This record gives sequence, structure tokens and C-alpha cells, in this order.
Amino acid sequence: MCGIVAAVAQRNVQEILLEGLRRLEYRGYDSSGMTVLNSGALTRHRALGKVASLAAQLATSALPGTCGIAHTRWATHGKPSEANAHPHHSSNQVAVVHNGIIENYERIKDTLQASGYSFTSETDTEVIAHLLAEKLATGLNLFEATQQIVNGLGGAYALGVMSAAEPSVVVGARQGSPLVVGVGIDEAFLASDPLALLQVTDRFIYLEEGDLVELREHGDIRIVDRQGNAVERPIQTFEHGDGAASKGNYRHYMLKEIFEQPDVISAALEGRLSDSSVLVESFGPDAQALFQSTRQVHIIACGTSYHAGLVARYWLERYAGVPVQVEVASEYRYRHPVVPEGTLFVTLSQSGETADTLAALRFAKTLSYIGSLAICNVPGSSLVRESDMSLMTRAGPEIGVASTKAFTTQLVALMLLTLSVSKAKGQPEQQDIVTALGALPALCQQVLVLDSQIETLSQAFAEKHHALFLGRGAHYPIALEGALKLKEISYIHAEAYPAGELKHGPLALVDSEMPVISVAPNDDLLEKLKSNLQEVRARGGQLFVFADERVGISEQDDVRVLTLPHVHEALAPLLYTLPLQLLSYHVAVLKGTDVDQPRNLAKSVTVE
Ligand code: HGA
Repeated sequence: MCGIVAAVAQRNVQEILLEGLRRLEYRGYDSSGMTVLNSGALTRHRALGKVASLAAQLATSALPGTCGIAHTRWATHGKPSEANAHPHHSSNQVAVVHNGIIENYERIKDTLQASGYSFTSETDTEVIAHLLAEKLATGLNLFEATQQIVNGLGGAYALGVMSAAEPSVVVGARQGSPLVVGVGIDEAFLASDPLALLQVTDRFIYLEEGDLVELREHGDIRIVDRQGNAVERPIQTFEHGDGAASKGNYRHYMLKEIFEQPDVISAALEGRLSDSSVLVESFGPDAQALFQSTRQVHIIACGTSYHAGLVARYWLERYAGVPVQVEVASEYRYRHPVVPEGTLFVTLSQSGETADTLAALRFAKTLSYIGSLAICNVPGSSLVRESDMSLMTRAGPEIGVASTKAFTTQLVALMLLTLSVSKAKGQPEQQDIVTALGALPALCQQVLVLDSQIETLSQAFAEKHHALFLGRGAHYPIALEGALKLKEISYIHAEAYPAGELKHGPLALVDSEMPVISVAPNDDLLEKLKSNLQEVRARGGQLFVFADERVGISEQDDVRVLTLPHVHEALAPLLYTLPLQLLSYHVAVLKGTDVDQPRNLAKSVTVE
């Protein structure tokens, strides 16, 4: 979602802020803007479109100054336009950048308008600028003013604010949207994500919900909690090098991230398996006892993570004998779920800041779960901090908006969970799966070698408007994920069905214009799947099958087959994800879409 970056330094901050915005662009890219304090005046540039448009403005008209705030937007209130772009000002006295949604902004706006404030944007954010101006006019300083107004803001926000009257001060606030403080030498920064600041520091303070922070000259940082008490938050060193956030020799982040999968899957397994067994302690000291008493599992997630949860349902029920419910967070959080005794609550999120998932966790904590587990890629994220247990997926920074390596490492984590629950319950060890996990990175490498064949295959899709994905069993969620990838980055309408469901409706769509993609691992549903594929052929459909080398599906005029190495049945969902990612990628490249930043989407969905 929107990205915030702010700096109080001894040097000109324009380039630091601009580089920060470039690094945050994955969070939102419909417009951007920057305000810098120069000789007691707030000077601002805003531009519609990507950060490059703002950079072009700055190249012709620089914003010099040592204190500034900047923003890249993903609109929630008011269309993408220059007038709606942040920072928002009030009478050139106050500037505000905001990530989140102010739910009660209409009521606040009415009151402010009645007091004579006029609005120049359609955003919810602008009320914050005028509220601050109103408070500053009473003699409060910026920090006190922010402290007073946040209590009246409903919804979620991360804020960066500055005032013309206080030349070297930026105030930040966090409630429901992420915000970190970057600790420099004699300078201090704020950002929505540490990645934005790796060019200037690798030391970060992760603010907690309700925290307010003041950055002043010489790197002075003061934090108070919701109650107004001064608090010390630990400084943490960022583990991944800055190189993790660059494209390297790849044309797109997405392609780089697809090709990183053998390495990150190895990293996700490292230290978590012995020769023949999973190490339950990987989930923390309480895991053994908690898993032992787990009688059901509820998995809550959004988007791609939800698909990982659906795969885990097949795994946990089959290999650990535990019943599982999987649900999207935005539905779960507004239901009245019944929680059977002994239920473990599991959340999945790449960023750990997904607003719906976080709200679902907070809601779940009011119910009678035996404990909560977060499977997440970002240590120190809200989801991790607020859960009883966590397991890091170790995928490293994922920049492409369409998730790839975060998904497969979530699957690895979920298989480790399956094996751990089974082991804690005293069931026989699944040694064959443990061994197969060890061999998985090499198999992934073999699949990635098929890249050029998949690129050739992708030509058959570039002119299509629709596509159907089929899978059975644990591969139905993989078909769902394949369809989601194609939709997200190539804008081709794609749907996924369990193959056995075809005859109950979707078969009506099949003709020569409808490519049908199927994953056919060598599992006990193979013969059933083959019959379903015959149903497609009989209706003139064009089939594209990703098949195990042992299944014996042969290439024909209307059937294109891409052969994958044999893999343990339990791990096939992981392996079969890779060719579907590559297919979507190449179709999108052929269509000329913006692969890493597809239209209307943003990564790390920190608004509801
Ligand atoms: N509501 C604000 C900020 C949106 C946001 O945080 N998106 O992620 C706006 O629409 O400008």
C-alpha cells in the first residue's frame, strides 16, 4: 500500500527521500510527492504516475533542505491525481503523508469546513493536515498537536508530519499501518518498510501500535506509547544485505524471485530438519505442548497466502490427521466463528502487515483458541509480534507485486507445520517426506531449466482473453494460484476449478479459444484427472499439461505436454507452482504489461 519516507538530517534530503520512494514503489504507484522545509517554508512537488515523474520534476526544480517527508500513493479515497497526491498541506504551515484510511474523515471534514478550512483534495488524509493546523494555532508544538489529534482519528494510519514553524522536526505515528524508524549517525528517518532506508542505515526501530515518534536534529529520537509514556524500543539490525533489494541481471524482480526459489527453499529448511525428522522446536519452546493439544486448525490468510493455506488443509488432514478450516481474513474477521476446543489459529502473510489478517488475529485473540502461530516473511512485523508463536519463511525481500518465492516458502513452512503436529501427537515419522524435502531445491532447479520451453508455450496465450486452470486434490489450490498469477500480471481472465467439477458447469466455456492448463503429478487422482482432460479434448479445447515424467500423457495436436521431474507426491504442489509462475511471467512480458507493478494492485496490503 502507500509508502512513506521521511528524513531529518545534516545534508540535503531530496535524494534520500527519492531513493526511498523508488524502493517503496511496490507499495503504491499511482502518484507521488515530496515536501521539504527550506528557510522556514514548506516546498512541495507532486506528480501523477510513477516515482519517475516526480524525479523528472525534481531534476528541473530541486527541493533543497535537510528535513522532509515523501509518499508514493495507492489511492483509497479520491482518484489518482496530482491534487490527491500526498503530502497534503494546510495553509502551507503543516504537511502530512499518510498510509491507511481515516474512517471518520467525513464527519471531521464537516466540522473543519464549518470552522472555515477549505479542502483541495478528495482524500481522507487532508483532514489530518487541517486538524494539526487547528491545534498548532492554539500554541501546541507539532508533537503535542499530533498526540492530541490521533485520539480522534478512526481507522488505520501511519503518519509522517512536519510544520513550517519547527525547522528540524518530523513526527510519526502508527496505528494499524507499519512504520519504522531508521537510526542514522546524527540523522534519523521514518519509512513504511526498512527497504526504503537501506541506502542510509541498517539499524531500525519497529514502532508498536499506538506509538508516536519525534525525530529531531542530530538523530534525536523520542518515542511515547499510546498512554503518553516515554518508551525505549529496541534497535534491530536488518539481516538481509541491501543487494536483496536489487534486480541483479534479471529483467524483472518477479523473474529474479522465481529463480531464487531453490535457494530460499533451502534457507527455509535450514536447521529445521534432522536426517529423518522435523525439529518441532523450530516453532519455539511452546510448540511441542501446543501441537500435542491441537485438535483442529483454523488457517486465515488473503490472496496467494490463502492458496498456501488451502494446500495445507490437504496436508494437515492427510499427514497429521487434524481437521482444518481455511478462510480469507476479510470474511473471517466479520463472522461469528465457532471455535471448537483445542483449535490452533494460524495466519499466513508475506509482510506480516496485511491489514485484514492482522485484524483477524486480533479478533481471534478474543476467542477461545489454544494459541496463535504466524507464518511470515518479515521478522519484527506486527503479525509476528502479536502472535504466540511464529515461523519465518526466510524468502528475503519480495519486491514483485505478484508473490512467487513468498508462496513456495510458505508451503515449506506449512509442510514443516504438518510434520511437527504429526510428530508432537506421537504419530509415526514421515521420514520419506523429510528426505524428499531435502531433495526439493535441486528438483526446483531442474524445473527452472524448462524456462525457455515455457516461454515458447506462452506464445499460445498472448492473444487469448480467457484461460481455465485445472487441478485435483492439493493441486486444486495450485490451479487457483496459477490462475491468480495470470490475472494479476497479464490481465487475462483466468479461472481455476477442481478438474472433477468441470462437468458441473465450466465445461460449457470450453472451445478452441479457451486454453485449459492442467497440472498432472503422479498421484492417486491421476486416472481421474486423465478422464477429465478427455472431456476437454472432446469439446475442442486446447490442453496444456504439466505432467510427471512417469504419467505417460503424450503430446498430440490438441495437447501440449511439459514434462516435470518425478517428485514425492506430498511435495508436488510446491514443484508444480514453478512452471505456472513462469508461464504467467512470459505471457505478461509478451503482452507488454508492467510485470512488477501490475495495474490497480500493490504489495503489502495495509488497508482494509
Ligand atoms: N487514504 C489515503 C492513503 C491510502 C493508502 O494508504 N493506500 O495504501 C489516500 O487515499 O490517499
